[in-house]
Amino acid sequence: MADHDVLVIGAGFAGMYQLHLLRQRGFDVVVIEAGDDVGGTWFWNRYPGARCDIESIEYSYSFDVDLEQEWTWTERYAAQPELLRYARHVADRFDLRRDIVFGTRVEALDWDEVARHWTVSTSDGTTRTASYVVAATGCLSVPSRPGIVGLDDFGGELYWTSSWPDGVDLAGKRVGVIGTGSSGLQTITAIAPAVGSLTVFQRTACYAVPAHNGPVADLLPTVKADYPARRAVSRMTPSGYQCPVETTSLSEIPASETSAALDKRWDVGGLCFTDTFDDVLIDPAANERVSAYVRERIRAKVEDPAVAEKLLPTFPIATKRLCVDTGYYEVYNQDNVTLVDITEEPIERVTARGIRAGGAEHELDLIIMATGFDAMTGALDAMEVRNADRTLRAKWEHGPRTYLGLMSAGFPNLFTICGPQSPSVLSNVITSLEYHVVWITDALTSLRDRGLSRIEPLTENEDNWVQANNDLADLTLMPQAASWYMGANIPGKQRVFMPFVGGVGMYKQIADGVAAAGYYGFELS
Ligand code: N01
Repeated sequence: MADHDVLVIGAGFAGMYQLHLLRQRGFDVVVIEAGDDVGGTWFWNRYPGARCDIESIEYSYSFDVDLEQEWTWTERYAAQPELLRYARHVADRFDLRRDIVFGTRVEALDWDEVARHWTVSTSDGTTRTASYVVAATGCLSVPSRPGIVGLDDFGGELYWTSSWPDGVDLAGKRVGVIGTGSSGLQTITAIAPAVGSLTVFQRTACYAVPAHNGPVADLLPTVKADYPARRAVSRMTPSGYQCPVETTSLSEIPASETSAALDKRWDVGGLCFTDTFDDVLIDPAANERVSAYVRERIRAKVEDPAVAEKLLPTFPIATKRLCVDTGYYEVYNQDNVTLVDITEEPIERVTARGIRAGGAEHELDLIIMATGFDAMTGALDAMEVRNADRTLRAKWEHGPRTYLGLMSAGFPNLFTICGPQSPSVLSNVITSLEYHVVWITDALTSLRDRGLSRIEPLTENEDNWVQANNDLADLTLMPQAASWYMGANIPGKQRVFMPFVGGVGMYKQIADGVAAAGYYGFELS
């Protein structure tokens, strides 16, 4: 008899809901969380300007009608403090904390085939057994720590956006930021008014579209009046959220009307800018039309043409995660801001006094690392996941292999929420994680009801799913960019497109069908 029916790893948005739903179904559950509180991403990423790029009316739980009605978002795009308050509110509201062990990291999972349970070893030196394990470990939770020479020699302050401490004083300081993805952009935009000087070290220019953030109060009554229907529609969309503009093919819009179509979407802002063209990730000509439009917008915002040129991205738009900005490009019009293109002036090393790049030393009081994450597989790779002499890390050496992004053959009774080869990071992750939580809970309930205790995908079905994922990705432009979707930001990591590109609605239809067919492609015993 195992200590617990289910052990959940992580108390972010996925782990919290998983605990709640399993408890409701009468399972005994424990959650192990590395942080000191709930919230996951929104617990750790407290850097200045941290904000969600999905609108708050969509990026919120749908599982509880009262919660949905009673919680009041203040902004169209919620900032990190509000999201963390929301996570804490949910933990209190559903009395979740009593089953969460905080400040403890899962280090190893060992499958016992005879006992049919996992033995879970944690950083506090204890072990627990559980019949099932659910890894709610997040897709972007393990920071990438690039081996830039001399980081340890720096005499000033050094911070990572992914583990930002409280109480950092930036006022008047000479600050350097490495990295210009979503985290870097938000940090740069937020701190530029306060710092003495700001030097941005850019390796790849990104595409950023305006958020048009603002109060959301006017919208809330209409949304709340219709929430269940709205959520049902969102669950069938490709991205797991809706846009206030119709989706169309850019290639079908007459040439004389394309500028107006792009302007309209620019005025809406956010990820809908590209999401509402269904050919932008398939048709190179359509993609280039949209990419060129954003490049023109960047040129118009940045006063110094030489700086603007460095800020122009060259890869096909949306093949790396689009950034959503609140005045990013305008920062470069400030006299105290310098852009260093490290493809022209490579970082040689960090010194005691700053960063030496292209032969010049940039003297700094403080360095901010916004260099991203070992995405999608990083958190699973960080644990020893063993079944006899096999490890998950070794199995995934040439890229993750899963069935539906939910399980991996050879590792029974271990589920991943928003795992590789599921829509996860290409979607509103709340929509996707809620779907997985329900799917997993239904599967465990079905096993229990039938007196069964083991579930594992069949290798053939897993192989087919991996192949389908790769084939679908190859139909798009997505694999063309050196993105974290491809694992390209981690030296030595296998380059393979990791998320499922078919969209949330299509994924739901497939995974619903698998369950309805008695868990087709899984072996149950
Ligand atoms: O990470 P990133 P992020 N030397 O990987 C650069 C979500 N998110 O934390 O592009 C110099 O995008 C790297 O350069 P390159 C969102 O899904 C959401 O910003 O690899 N530079 C890149 O510029 C997002 O996509 C929100 O050439 C180095 C940057 O560092 C995801 O998290 C907010 C380097 C890393 O960008 C990740 O975003 C924040 C090196 N050695 C995050 N190594 C919102 O909701 C890397 N870089 C808005």
